[in-house]
Amino acid sequence: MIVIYSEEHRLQSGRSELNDGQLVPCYEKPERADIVRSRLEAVGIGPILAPEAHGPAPLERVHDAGYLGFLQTAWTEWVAEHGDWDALPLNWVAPGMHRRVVPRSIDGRLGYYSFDAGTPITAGTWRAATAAADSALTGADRLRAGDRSAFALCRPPGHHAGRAFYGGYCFLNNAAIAAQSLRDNGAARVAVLDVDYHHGNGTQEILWERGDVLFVSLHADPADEFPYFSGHADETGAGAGEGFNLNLPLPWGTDWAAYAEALAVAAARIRAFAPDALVVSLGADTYGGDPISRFRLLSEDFLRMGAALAGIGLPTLFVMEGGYAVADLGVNVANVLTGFENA
Ligand code: Q9C
Ligand code: ZN
Repeated sequence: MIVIYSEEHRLQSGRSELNDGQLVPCYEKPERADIVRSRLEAVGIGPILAPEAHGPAPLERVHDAGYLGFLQTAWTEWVAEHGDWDALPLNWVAPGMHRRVVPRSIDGRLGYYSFDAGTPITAGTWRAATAAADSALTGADRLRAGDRSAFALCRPPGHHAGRAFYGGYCFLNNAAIAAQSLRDNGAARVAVLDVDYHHGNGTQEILWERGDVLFVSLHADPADEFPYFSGHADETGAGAGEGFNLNLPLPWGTDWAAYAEALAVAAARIRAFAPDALVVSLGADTYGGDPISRFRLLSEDFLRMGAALAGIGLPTLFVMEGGYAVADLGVNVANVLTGFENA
């Protein structure tokens, strides 16, 4: 399996995020991609290639033009206003307030285009995020060229980013951008399966009215877990997309036995949809050792997950999302990919 990886991921290296009432070192840090890359090298999963630049057009197919413009200049504007420190938003729109006018102030626009205070914009954020999107797009190209599978080692991750918002460590929705690229290049239907611990609220929002791209997500119940306002089972899509969004929320403490049952439901829905390709939003934060998550998967369970994903029987693009138990992240991600390949 070809791995697509860019050194540019290092350019996203935030100092701190707001978590449990404190500014703490960012969980989403460069060491994550480093350990995944070195484990994949150690197990010899396949060639590791740099992404090809795809330019702005595939990003504009998924994201709002005003939002993309904001992301490109936010850091420069922030530094001019506040000096050289990570840019974090401080307030958001609430019911009864108005979102009609895009604020002129950089602080106002940080809040306008975001949904949390855990996602710092830094000097290198735009370059890192575009390299991650290019990695996903290059992975999509591999499927089009006939590969059975590919792994885009994207960092920063993407599944919390919507058409016009960032958050949850995500800026550009790499999985949605890849799915759209597959559609734009001949696939009639594409499925996105999100196995990250957190609900992929950005992907759901982007695909909400789409009947041609199915979104299926297994995640911690938003009644208890971030992102809280998205991911309930009764969110099924709208318009042409009605019935093409399937959320499978699971309780804290979920182990492999319960997870595997939900994964079988997801697989059956995807098979019934009969897509031409599958994009897997691969978060390994379902691991029992994850510092910010509360599922209980073991490292060996990720082999089983890979085999179950192979059982869906589709050309599959894996796109890296979350996973914060850095010491074990390489093994867990490699296990999914080798489990897939050996199935
Ligand atoms: N106290 C991804 O896995 N913070 N994003 C949660 C918990 C945000 C996770 C706070 C977690 C975002 C891609
Ligand atoms: Zn996650």
